[in-house]
Amino acid sequence: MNMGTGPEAVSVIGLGAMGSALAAALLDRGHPTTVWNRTAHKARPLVERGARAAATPGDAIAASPLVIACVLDHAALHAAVDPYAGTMAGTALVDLTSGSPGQARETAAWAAGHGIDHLDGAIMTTPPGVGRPDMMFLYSGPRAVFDAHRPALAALGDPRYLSADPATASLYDSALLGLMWSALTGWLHGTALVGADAVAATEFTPVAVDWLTAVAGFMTTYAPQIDAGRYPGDDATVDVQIAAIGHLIHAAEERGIDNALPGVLKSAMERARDAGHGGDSHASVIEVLKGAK
Ligand code: FVH
Repeated sequence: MNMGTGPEAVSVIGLGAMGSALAAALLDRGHPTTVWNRTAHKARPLVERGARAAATPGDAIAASPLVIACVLDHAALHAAVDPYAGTMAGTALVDLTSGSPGQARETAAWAAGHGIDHLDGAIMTTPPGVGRPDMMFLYSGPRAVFDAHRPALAALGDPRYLSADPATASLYDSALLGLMWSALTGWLHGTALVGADAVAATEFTPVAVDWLTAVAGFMTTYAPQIDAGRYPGDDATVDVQIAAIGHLIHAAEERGIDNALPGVLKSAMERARDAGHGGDSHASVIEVLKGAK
């Protein structure tokens, strides 16, 4: 824990694109920063900015009360830190390596077994966004560990604490990436569609971005319906959406645009209709998704 004598000392393990951005953000905020990377030369630009290069992960761990790890995957994390587990009691290990909820629980159990204060985290940006106060970093694990190191975590972005269950950050990460891929692919499909009629992506996109604000409003309206399990079709019904997506599919077909994505969406809506939700709101499609095998 930082005793209030200035920015907390932090060690960063893993200096790929993301780990290097994390270390740079910490240096920018005045945190004494120690770095380690398997391939040592990647530390050089950070050392030029004031970081101290550690010769081994053990040296990096010994240098700071807070260790942030961001390596390729779960196996790489354990390859780096396992040999030093016996020295890590009382160290806070914040794992920003992407992984599954099960892997987060496994690392939490491993950490607990060695007296390590563990948080799992998910980075909701790319390296250029690190350090911006509007970029979300999601955390789960013991609240006290998050609170103790919050000021240092705030150097990386907007720190959001989710839950005591270590798996939650990674579960949200997967859910939010699914949302991102659906939204981006929907935008690309729309861009291809209007592009077939000579509308530039740069002309269409500002309109698409404004539309996403409206879509966010629909999500906010539908969330309580989902929690209540009741989907009043008082705005637009599934039947209406099925008719509307038919127009999209027809317009795309006419222009030779791939229709796999709207086909999947239409199929889910039709299954909701067939299950009796034709007169309900679009939120009722979740009943089909929940039951998907
Ligand atoms: N880049 C991004 O935009 C995303 C944003 C969301 C979160 N991800 C996750 O962050 C982890 C690291 O991603 P990255 O982009 O930094 O990836 P690389 O640039 O490929 O760097 C990989 C680092 O991992 C080290 N490493 C690999 N294997 C081992 C190992 N067995 N032992 C120790 N370190 C290992 C690698 O070292 P080196 O190859 O330079 O020696 C790099 O430091 C990842 O989970 C993303 O999903 C980023």
